[in-house]
Formats: sequence, structure tokens, C-alpha cells
Amino acid sequence: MTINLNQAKFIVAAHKPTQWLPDEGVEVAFAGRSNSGKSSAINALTGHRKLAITSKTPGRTQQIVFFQVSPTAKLVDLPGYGYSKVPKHMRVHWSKAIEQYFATRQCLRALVLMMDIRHPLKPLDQQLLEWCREAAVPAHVLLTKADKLSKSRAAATLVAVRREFQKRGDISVQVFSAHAGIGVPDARLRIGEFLDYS
Ligand SMILES: Nc1nc2c(ncn2[C@@H]2O[C@H](COP(=O)(O)OP(=O)(O)O)[C@@H](O)[C@H]2O)c(=O)[nH]1
Ligand SMILES: [Mg+2]
Repeated sequence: MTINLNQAKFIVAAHKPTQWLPDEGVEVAFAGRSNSGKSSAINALTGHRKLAITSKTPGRTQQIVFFQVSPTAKLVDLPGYGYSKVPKHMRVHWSKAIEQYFATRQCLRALVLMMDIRHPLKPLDQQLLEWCREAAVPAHVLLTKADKLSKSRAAATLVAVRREFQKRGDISVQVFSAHAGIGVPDARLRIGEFLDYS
């Protein structure tokens, strides 16, 4: 069965684990620093203009948002991170919630990690990939806003980031731009593979 991401429907914005959707079926989670282009990527991938709220005031939403794409498949929008103005207690809350999510979530098939192609591989990105490794969850990295770089510079960054992960067979990397539509079909295909368990 192929998953059609256009079917994504908002279900719940969870402030605490008791509000998470049941740990059943399959799901793919999306994460990224504030302003990494995560909401724009989710909107482009699902073909919705406003499924995930694109924001110019990053760091405010701390919820984990669940979308249903089929009776058994979900997309999960994890809260953005790395925004300097967020108070320390909120940052601690973020890392506790996310660490718990990765450590316990049986239905999690993959993480899609958004990194601005001009600022890849920040410490919290590496932290997330470490939680993935511990949970044996593969990751697919989108180097976002690729339209901001020339093709050759974007390609050079792709090579450099891939090289960084060459010892990790569970991490794939591609360039992406929600605005220019770069890499959208590739990312959809990859997510479809993760969600396809038949
Ligand atoms: N040039 C360019 N800008 C983008 C792209 N995707 C997002 N942005 C911009 O980056 C900012 C943050 O985007 P948003 O999707 O809200 O990021 P989020 O905070 O990670 O959810 C907004 O001003 C977007 O318009 C892209 O593909 N290209
Ligand atoms: Mg956002």
C-alpha cells in the first residue's frame, strides 16, 4: 500500500505524553531547530498550505502535534529547538519530552530531521540523532532552504554532511527547498517507504 501524505489530517497538539495518540500502527516524526523550515517542509510534503503553522516567531510552540495520514499511519511534528530566547525550564522540558518520546515510542519508524543547509549539524541536531541511534530508529535529513545557495555550494554541503554520517548506515541525507520545490518527491518517497510496512 502506498501512503498518500496529502491525506494528512490534524488530530491533536499534545502538551503532555498522556495526550499522545496511542502507540499503534506506524509513524514518522519531524524535528528541527526553530526556523529550520520544518513547518514549511511539512506543508510542502503534505501538499497543504497551512497544515503545520509557519511562524516568524520561532520557539513558542512546545507541543507534539499528531497528524493521521491513513488508518494506521501518522506524522508527528516535534517541537522546534535551539531558539536562544527560550527560558531554560522550557528547554529542559523539551529535552525530557523528546528523549522520552524516542526511548518509548514503539510505532516510530523514522525521524525526518530538518537542518538549514547554511547551518547544519548543530549540537541539538546531533543529540536527536544520538537518541535515534539509541532507539534504533533511522533518520532522513533534509538540508532545507537549498534555494538560498548556489547549486554547487548546496551539492558541496550535501557531500560534507553525508561524509559526516558515513559510518551510520541508518542516516540518509538530501537537499530540499519548500519554496523552490527541490527534493519534495524524493522526500515523499522516503517517508512512504518508512510508513509502508506491508
Ligand atoms: N528561502 C527559503 N526560505 C524558507 C524555506 N522554507 C522555509 N523558509 C523560511 O524560513 C522561515 C522559517 O520557516 P518555518 O517553516 O516556519 O520554520 P520552522 O520554525 O522550522 O517551522 C520562514 O520565514 C520561511 O518562509 C525555503 O525552502 N526557502
Ligand atoms: Mg514551525
